[in-house]
Amino acid sequence: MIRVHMLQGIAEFLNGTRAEKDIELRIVVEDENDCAPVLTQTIGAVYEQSNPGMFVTTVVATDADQEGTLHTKIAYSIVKQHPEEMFYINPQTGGLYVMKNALDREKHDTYTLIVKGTDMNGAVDGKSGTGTVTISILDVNDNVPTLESAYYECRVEENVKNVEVVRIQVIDTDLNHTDNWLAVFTIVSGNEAGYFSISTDNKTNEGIVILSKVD
Ligand SMILES: [Ca+2]
Ligand SMILES: [Ca+2]
Ligand SMILES: [Ca+2]
Ligand SMILES: [Ca+2]
Repeated sequence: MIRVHMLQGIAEFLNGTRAEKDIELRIVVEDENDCAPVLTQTIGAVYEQSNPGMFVTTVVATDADQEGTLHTKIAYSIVKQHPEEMFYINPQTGGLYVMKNALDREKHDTYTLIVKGTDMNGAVDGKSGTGTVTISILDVNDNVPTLESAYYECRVEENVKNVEVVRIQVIDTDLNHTDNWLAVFTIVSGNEAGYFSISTDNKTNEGIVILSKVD
């Protein structure tokens, strides 16, 4: 903290009249490193499967001591990563980056880091503050849809049109209710006569087979 004291010097004669103009004395107390860095809450987001070196977010610390001195020169480090080590920090800038190409949203969709800022450029006698970084892992379409069952058998009544014949459940572990998750069904063969149509129930990701035409 920088302290500035304003003093007024008054020179008076014994009878109380001013001998000189008042003198303004400005005394600056030399900065002492008595303030620890304060880290703000940080949030970030990055896509799963991102390459090492991909920028995520920047950690920012403030320090109330004198600017431009070692008392406010912060060095950043990561204290803890949960659930696993996936990121590194640039000690000088506070920039957080992906460490290895192993982020998988289907495994862990959030990481919580404890980061530390130490003044005196990280020296052992520096003062430290810690903060939390929350990183969301964004979805990439890296899972193929699979059918719950490989074989369905169903019967339809003759001459009844526009009835639901069967629902085919699809499993896709990408982010639910996004395009990465929703399946598009097509009938590959067996429908040469065009009796059946298929559409997707976008709430359940089921393919609905409909008998849409009768002879
Ligand atoms: Ca400081
Ligand atoms: Ca994945
Ligand atoms: Ca998918
Ligand atoms: Ca995914």
